[in-house]
Amino acid sequence: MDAYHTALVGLFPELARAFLDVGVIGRAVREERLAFTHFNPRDYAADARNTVDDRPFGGGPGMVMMVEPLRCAVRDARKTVPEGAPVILLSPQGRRFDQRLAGELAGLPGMVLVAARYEGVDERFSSNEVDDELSIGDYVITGGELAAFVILDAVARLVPGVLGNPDSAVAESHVDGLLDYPHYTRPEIDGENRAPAVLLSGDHAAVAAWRRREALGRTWERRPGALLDRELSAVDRELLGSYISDSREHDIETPE
Ligand code: 9D3
Repeated sequence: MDAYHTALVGLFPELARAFLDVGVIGRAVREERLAFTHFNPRDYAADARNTVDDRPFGGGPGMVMMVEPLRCAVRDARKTVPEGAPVILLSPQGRRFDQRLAGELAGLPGMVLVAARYEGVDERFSSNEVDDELSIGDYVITGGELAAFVILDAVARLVPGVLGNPDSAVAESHVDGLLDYPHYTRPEIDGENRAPAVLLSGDHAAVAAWRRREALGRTWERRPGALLDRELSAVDRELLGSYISDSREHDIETPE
């Protein structure tokens, strides 16, 4: 299998190291399931001072990343990724990244991620050199690198072979639109608190039903609205109904 190849264009190559060396991602890089290259716009600056940013036309605060160093870095980055890999700019103005997009990107042979600093990039770069603009959510961070790692992380774990256990990519929260059920491990009793008896019963059907009920119930509690969009089976409606009446009995705050 050819590796899924990500090229990152950004000013801080050293940031990627910690992320690429450890855990699931680190192993996949060592096993050559993931490939990674880095291109620094500063290496493509046209002047002796290696300038990559300048003051905004029209005035205002901050600096803007210049077109030319970014364009040259992206051009070289493209040469290292397979044909069909999109150029994606991380930007607060981008479409919101989600699990569905992670799946779509994992289906491609690779991607070029462009991380900006300062106030952003010259609009002629985003208009002409970029296929898509993505945001990771409605909060402000200081640059695109962390957003690039978030996207790379979510995409990489969906690349075949990256997770040891192929089941784990499927049986998880957000894939079927439900939040995860609660998890327990030893000890059975922690101070006042017992792990739910059903999980120690050895009754696999009862365990599965309990987990489904908890996943439905927690989604109903914590993501009001997420369940409105979906058609629940008769069994799911029954499980959720039982969760809701239990939580009302126990006088827990419940959504409308
Ligand atoms: C006041 C204007 N700000 C835009 C919201 C300026 C600004 C803040 C932060 C410009 C760039 C940045 C750096 N952020 C990113 O590059 C970024 C980001 C983010 O801040 N939040 C969520 N997703 C992303 S993707 C890239």
